[in-house]
Order: sequence, then C-alpha cells, then structure tokens
Amino acid sequence: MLPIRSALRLSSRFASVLKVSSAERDIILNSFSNAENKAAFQSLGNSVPVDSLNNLFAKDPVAIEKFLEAIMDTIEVDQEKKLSFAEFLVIMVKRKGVNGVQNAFLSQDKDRSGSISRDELKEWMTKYGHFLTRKQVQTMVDAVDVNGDGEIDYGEFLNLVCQEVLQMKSE
Ligand SMILES: [Ca+2]
Ligand SMILES: [Ca+2]
Repeated sequence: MLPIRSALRLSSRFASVLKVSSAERDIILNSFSNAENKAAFQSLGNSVPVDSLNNLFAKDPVAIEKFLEAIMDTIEVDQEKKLSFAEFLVIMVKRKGVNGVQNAFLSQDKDRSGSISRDELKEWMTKYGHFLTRKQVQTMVDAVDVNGDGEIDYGEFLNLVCQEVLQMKSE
C-alpha cells in the first residue's frame, strides 16, 4: 500500500529549477526533434527552470519518450522503500519501456477522451492504495496540467515521469 502523503509529494517536492549535468544536457538536447526546441533548450543554461522544460516537452512529446529511453538505464530506484506515484511510474517505464507506460495510461482513460480526468486519476490511485479527496486529486492534476484543461494528457503524463527522473538524478 502506498501512503497518501507520498502521492501528494508530487505537487510540492519538485524543485522549480533543476541542475542538469552535461551528460544529461546532451541526452535532453538530442531528444528534441527540431532545431527550434534544441535552441530554446540550449538557451536555458545549466540550471533549467522546470516550467520552461515542461513547456518545451509539452510541445514535443516524442522528445520525452526519447529522453526517457536514453536515460532510464542510468536510473536506480530503491524499490524497498515506499514509493510515490511518480516513482511508481518511473519503475513502470524501467520495466516495460515507454510503450508499457503508454498502455498503462491508455488503460486508465476509461472514456477514451485521450486524457485522464480527475475522476479517472482518483480511480487509478485508489487501485494502488491511494485514497484521495477531490481536493488532493485536483492538486495532483494541477501540478502536471501544462495546458490547463483540468486533465492529464499523454504528453503531460510523460512530463511527470520525466520530472521525477530528473529529480532523482539531482538528489
Ligand atoms: Ca478520459
Ligand atoms: Ca492538460
């Protein structure tokens, strides 16, 4: 069972600026699919504002998939300790690859709207032992909802995994 508190860390634990090593920078840079995004990323420097990175990745979801595939082998997750929802997703990517995560995402999109609504997220979290109030669910969605439509789409979902990975690397 995962404690509620760890799920809620999602919204508060992410630093607003990430320190990125040169190796990680290269991986991220090589992930972007066009010169415009590459240039925009390069202009961010070595301390990357999370919001800026989010916005770039939101415009280029394929870049997140590439980035995750490239960086996953370098990630170690201590699976004995209690996991947050984001850490759980990272482990899923490690085990099943990015496609495995896409399937997991799609399987929770019950109404096939292409995104996870608050109710769908609430149900998903309940399955993993997180019983969340409406307000808690809203906080989680707000933390990853880049385009502000109140739901989590696949790009935003990948973004969440990506942020967690970068956070793990910088700890
Ligand atoms: Ca949906
Ligand atoms: Ca959204």
